[in-house]
Amino acid sequence: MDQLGALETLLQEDRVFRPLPGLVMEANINPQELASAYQLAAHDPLAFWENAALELQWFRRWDKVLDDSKAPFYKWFTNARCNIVHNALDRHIKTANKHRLALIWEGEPGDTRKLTYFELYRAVNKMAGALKNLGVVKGDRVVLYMPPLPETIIAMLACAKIGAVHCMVFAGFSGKALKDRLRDAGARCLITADGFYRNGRVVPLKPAVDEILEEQDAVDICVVVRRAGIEVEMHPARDVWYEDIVRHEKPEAMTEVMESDDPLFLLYTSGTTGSPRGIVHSHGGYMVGIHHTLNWVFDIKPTDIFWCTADPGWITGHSYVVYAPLLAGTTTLLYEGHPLYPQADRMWHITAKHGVSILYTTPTTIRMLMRYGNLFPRQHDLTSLRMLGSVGEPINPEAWVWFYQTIGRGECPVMDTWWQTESGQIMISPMPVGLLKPGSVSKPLPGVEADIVDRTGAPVPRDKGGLLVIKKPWPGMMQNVWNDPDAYRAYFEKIPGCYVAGDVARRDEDGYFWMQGRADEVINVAGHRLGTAELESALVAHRAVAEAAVIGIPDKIKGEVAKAFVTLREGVEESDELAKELKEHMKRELGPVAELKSVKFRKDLPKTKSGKILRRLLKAEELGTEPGDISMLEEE
Ligand code: 6R9
Repeated sequence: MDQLGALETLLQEDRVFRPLPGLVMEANINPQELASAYQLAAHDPLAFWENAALELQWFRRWDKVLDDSKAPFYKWFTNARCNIVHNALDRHIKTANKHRLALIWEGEPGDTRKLTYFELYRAVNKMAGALKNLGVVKGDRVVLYMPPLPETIIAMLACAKIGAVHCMVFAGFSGKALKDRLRDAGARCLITADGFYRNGRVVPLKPAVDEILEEQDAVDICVVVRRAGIEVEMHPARDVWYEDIVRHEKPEAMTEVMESDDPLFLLYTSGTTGSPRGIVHSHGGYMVGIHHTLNWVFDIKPTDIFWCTADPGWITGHSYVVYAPLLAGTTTLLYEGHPLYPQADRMWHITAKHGVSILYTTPTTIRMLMRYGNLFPRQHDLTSLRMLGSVGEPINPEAWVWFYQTIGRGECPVMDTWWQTESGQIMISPMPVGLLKPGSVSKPLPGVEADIVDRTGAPVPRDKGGLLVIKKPWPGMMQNVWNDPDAYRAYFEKIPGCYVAGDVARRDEDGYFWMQGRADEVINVAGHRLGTAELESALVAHRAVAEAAVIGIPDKIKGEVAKAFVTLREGVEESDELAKELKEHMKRELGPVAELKSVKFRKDLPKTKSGKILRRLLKAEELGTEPGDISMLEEE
């Protein structure tokens, strides 16, 4: 946010939805418990988080819940020993969870694999043994360049089990992005696949790996999972097939005893701005943060089939596809392919087929599916669903209501969860027993102290937007930025004593938070400071519009003017009349400050590979400037 002063609020969304009584009665955390949790957390947050930690098993208890003597390098659960895999797998084998399904995997062509906790445990142990045999030791970084396969999860857990640090690189990234991350992580071992299925095609992976491995000599082990069955070259001194290395391994392996703050993984941020940073998360604090939030926010039960549609290569995948559902002893679902393959009902087909009870996805996906209308969802039995979730971007109220009504039958609450790679865990979100306002992320969870302030750190008035900050440490928080402690420190230096998230938000009269977009994308029209989210929400509320991105363009008189890029719903034709109508619609909805200088129709909007709109790229295109790092751009 480069200008002082608060953002203006244009959008008034007054719809409110209440949870159904049945859901409230059965909720893990009922309204009374929630009220006392808020009280305890406000008064003694460390006691609150300590309670959350006590729900998991530790090899040694902590001396202190939080050591803040070297702030902002906070250490959670000091001197405690644990391993996230002990809690995610080992302990379940001794309980009734042993033969429960841990993972349902569906490949894009329709092939399915199901693994019980016992089967997953054995597969992870074999891979852990195999990695050790290859010389991987505690503290080594292992880069995973993997599509969404069962072996991806197996490899992540196997690394964690032996104390190695996994570093996932999304399989849709180019070889160049992989190369930069391999170098930054200082990895010796790479795990990849021959290829995978996406949008009806086989996407080869191994050839890209070969190319970059030739140019370096740090990586001397490359494990290849056979998925696509395509012919690949195997470098005899370096490459091994996954199936060959695990075949003769024992299905039992030692779980390494880790310090609470030992690194579990590095993950390079999806960041829509700047260059990627390796965010470091630890075993102890991270495990507590994600276990607690899955339980509270998604009301998770062992009988749930939990489908978070994120790729395991993103933080959402790490936290809520892989680790948290397994910590909870529930069933997680992983789908390999494209949501529109072979047609726009794939997600509804999977939901009905496997009886998905909780569906957690992104606004981009919801808007994309909405574009195809209600016919597809109506062709499937979606009654197994009991909760819905959204993450990754502000969800506009229209998409929220469609998701709630058409997919959730008006019965499944939508948890719009705000969090980041850096936060590790959900931070601001509704709870199943609370009131829902479409488009609002509701309130900070108990134990999370969030505020909205101006650039000096002073609180902004209600209903004005400002910078979102977190005022107290939380257990799932990143521990560092790999090789770059200054970059870590920078998050805490903009406003003394606060973690600055880089987003702008406002709070309404009821204390509900409304995310307004990234701080560096705020538009300033004649002194009116506007977040991108409200302008885009208003556009998407028009029946012709599927998606919208708004950017600010320099203007001699007004400082900046707003320009909109719009994709249309199926069957709608672009025309000058429609562009005019959209401009009128904006003025009607939001008032004269929301005047659009121009509207440009596009077939697609540029997005990151995790589905976030890349406004920076639109702006660069418009102004003819350099777009900066575009390795995260989705090309489909
Ligand atoms: C989990 C994840 C983080 C950024 C974040 C914000 C945006 C995420 C949101 C949301 C509005 C939500 N974001 N959830 N904006 N409402 N519910 O997405 O992590 O990839 O690191 O992105 O995503 O801008 O700062 P990450």
